[in-house]
Amino acid sequence: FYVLGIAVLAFLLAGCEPKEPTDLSDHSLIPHPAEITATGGRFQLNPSVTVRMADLSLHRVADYLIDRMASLKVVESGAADIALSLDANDEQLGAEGYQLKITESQILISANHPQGVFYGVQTLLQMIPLRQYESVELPTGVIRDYPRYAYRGSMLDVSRHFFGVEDVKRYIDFITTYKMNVLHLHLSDDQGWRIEIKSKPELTAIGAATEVGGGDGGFYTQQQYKEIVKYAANRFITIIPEIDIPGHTQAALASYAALNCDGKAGDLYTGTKVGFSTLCTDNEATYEFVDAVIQELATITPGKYIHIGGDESHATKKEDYIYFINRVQKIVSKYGKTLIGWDEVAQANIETESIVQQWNSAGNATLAAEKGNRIILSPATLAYMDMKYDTTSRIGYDWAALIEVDQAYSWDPDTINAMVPVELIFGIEAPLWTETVENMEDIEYLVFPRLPGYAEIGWSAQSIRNWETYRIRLAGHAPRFESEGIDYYRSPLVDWG
Ligand code: TNX
Repeated sequence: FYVLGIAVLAFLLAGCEPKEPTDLSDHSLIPHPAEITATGGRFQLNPSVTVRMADLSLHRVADYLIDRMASLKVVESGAADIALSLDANDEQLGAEGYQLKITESQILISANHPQGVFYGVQTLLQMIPLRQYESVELPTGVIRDYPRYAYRGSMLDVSRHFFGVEDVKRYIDFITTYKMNVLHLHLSDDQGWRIEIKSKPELTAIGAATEVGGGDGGFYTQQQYKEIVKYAANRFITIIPEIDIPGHTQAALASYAALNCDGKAGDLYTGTKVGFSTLCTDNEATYEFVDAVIQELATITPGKYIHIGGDESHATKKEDYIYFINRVQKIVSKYGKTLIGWDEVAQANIETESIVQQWNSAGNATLAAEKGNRIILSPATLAYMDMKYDTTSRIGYDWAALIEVDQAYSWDPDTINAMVPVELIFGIEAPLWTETVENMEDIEYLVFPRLPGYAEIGWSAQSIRNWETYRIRLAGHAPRFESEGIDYYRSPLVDWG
């Protein structure tokens, strides 16, 4: 009776304090892995963790892990607590999948490619409680995991409000945790030109000087841009630079008179209207300009994509728009890059390899599919992180929809367009437009907690996704948001505890 009493007491006490899961499948992993097999044992991670990499090409991944786990030591050979290897021998894992095996004596992460090992590391880091890398106990078992879509991205608009290199790196850290592999930077718009182009110095001398609301603006030097590209590459993230043309170009029109049909430089713009500006599609100077910009951008961008915008060119006649995009397509190809454009570009004669980003028009996506173009899904009504959560949101827009955390999560990219074959769906991207977003706190408020959901849509099979279980896992990430100092929106739909 006495023993039973103590057992009951112990049970009650244990119930009072938060406990790490004892079963591998109980972890709040986001995105949810493809397969989890729990084996019921325990692995003790000791204070001086050792890691062994079986292949030199894994040094980037090992460096990242060392950086994250301060107490880590790399050993060349022999036994180690964490072993990273490229001998998965499992074709289904592809280039990005991995296997994470936790036994009672070791953690083994194996993949076909370093990127897969990196994602295995992300999963492991989500299992270790909050930066307490000392004396951690982990449940044993095996996770086999790989993504649903090849393209899993987010976009940051650095034109409407400018965000410096440190902010962009923090944004990269956000998407890294959730296994996204693309950061699309919206580098030009009416309110500001944000990338140094050495042969067109006025773009930044004049066009970068302001932003929405009249603040100081700013731009990245090519050196800073390269630093961002490198930081992203170390996390297996491709930077996709966007120069938005022929509309959304007031900053460029204010910088170079020759881009205007009347030959006069326009004024800088700090408002929030869209669709009023256009490069003059009849001027040869326009094509010389686009060529110079894309040439430099292609040189500093190792990724294969250049995004040319192409949206909302309401001030360009349709025939001029098509003529313009057709010429720009040739310029992008000439510099060895693949074109991406917002869905309107599907109206032009773009190449089959080009990629169309659906934000607004299913009709344009259908046109694209007929030409065989792959499609990135960013439907404004579901994926725009600049939309308010509800009517009380302190910032954000509502022109497309109010997007609560459950709506942001509960859609299937494959069924958005009945006319688009699923093989053409390249993936998804969640954009953050920044007309109402002025600083990092604002970014965090709109991005968290929707971003992890978009990452899961991109990574996890539809059959294993479900809001009711997701909302519990999402709540499990709140202590992580807090420890990273992320100012997230405490949606009433999630029981944050
Ligand atoms: C539409 S989406 C735009 C952007 C705005 C956004 C605001 C798209 C391709 N164009 O220029 O920033 O709405 O929600």
